[in-house]
Amino acid sequence: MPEYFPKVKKIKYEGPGSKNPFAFKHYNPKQKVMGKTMAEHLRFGVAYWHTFCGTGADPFGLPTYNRAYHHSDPMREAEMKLEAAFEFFTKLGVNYYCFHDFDIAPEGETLAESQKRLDHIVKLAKKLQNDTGVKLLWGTCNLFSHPRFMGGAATSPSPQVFAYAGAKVKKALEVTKYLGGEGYTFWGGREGYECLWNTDMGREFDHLGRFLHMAVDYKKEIKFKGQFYIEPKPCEPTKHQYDFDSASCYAFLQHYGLVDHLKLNIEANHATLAGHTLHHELAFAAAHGILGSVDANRGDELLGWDTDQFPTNIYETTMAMYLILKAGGFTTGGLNFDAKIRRQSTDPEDLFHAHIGAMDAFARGLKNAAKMIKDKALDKIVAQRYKGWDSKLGKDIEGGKVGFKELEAYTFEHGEPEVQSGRQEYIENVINEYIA
Ligand code: XUL
Ligand code: CO
Repeated sequence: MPEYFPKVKKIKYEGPGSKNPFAFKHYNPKQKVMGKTMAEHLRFGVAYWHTFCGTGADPFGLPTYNRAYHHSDPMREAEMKLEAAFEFFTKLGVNYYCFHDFDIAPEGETLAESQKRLDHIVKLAKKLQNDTGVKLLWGTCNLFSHPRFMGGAATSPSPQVFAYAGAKVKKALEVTKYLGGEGYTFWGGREGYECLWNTDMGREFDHLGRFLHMAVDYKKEIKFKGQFYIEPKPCEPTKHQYDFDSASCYAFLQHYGLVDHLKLNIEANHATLAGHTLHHELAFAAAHGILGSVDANRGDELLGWDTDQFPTNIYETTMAMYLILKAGGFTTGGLNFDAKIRRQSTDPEDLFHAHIGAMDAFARGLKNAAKMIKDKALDKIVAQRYKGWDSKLGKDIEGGKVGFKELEAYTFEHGEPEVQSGRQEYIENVINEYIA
């Protein structure tokens, strides 16, 4: 097999003092933190679509990257790309990857031809997985690039498009199962609208609910044991997407009786597009028992779109890891770098710098968060803030023992509530002491 990244050797942990750009300064896969290794906690994944299919093209400009696996025959390119991908995973030392069906194999003229191509590449992927020990974190299906999906897939006005989408997801589920995938993600792509005047919103929601039930049924039928995720995103490519944020996904899952079958795959840049933070989205998911996996990236504070940059902000990785650890850590999910290098980062080695930096940023977040938990840095402050709920009044309200009449009688007797400070600035100072 040719070497596609000849300038890079296996990336090792060299510790914080290292000046080697191709070494980890913080991510030490075997180092134990709160009883588990860093690798077990962080479960890093590489996103095939950005890292191996990204070209550097943007809406204004042509591709800028040259890669050793580019080839005039699309199937030969797919084979070489896969070999390059596994060389990359192994050199980087990540245990997982994620892909859409036609990231790894080019779509053919017909569904049958596409499936044949996919089968060929997936066999090769299985061999490379076995040779390297790299696993599939989750599989997914591209229901947004082809022109047939311009009006959505499950929410398309055409039942023929719905059928095509069902056929694609069926195959993607089979392939994910064949590769031992630990999960499967549904990202809406174009499940939303551009113009409300031509959209029957209620009907589109019902169709999306029906589609996901079909997926749940087929999952049972083929005995695929992986976890299903739905990935919220408020807009882009459509003006409004139905899986807007964690809260709207939760309402949707509940309404259609799907809440026991899907958890959330939360993406940092989608959170900010929705006017939230990653912290908010994780907190909502954790509070409702649907925190599944994370697409780790970041937006640009000054740009309003999904720039999908690699995460570098230690404050954010600390907050994220704090919530993830508090929620019990990842089980089937992980940190998938749904992120792309910039258009001018044209060298193949830039892919290594991007992932090394992001892995170190999350390793630092993990260590900081574990220290906060060990020191119980916030526990007392939060417990103090809610201590009233341990009183008789609090317990009676939470236990459903009192109603408005009792609350009125209590208030007549006790008058104005006690005032207590939220101590936000103090808490922010405490947290800053942990950002290392
Ligand atoms: C798009 C996005 C997708 C999903 C998988 O913004 O995040 O790549 O993660 O379809
Ligand atoms: Co994503």
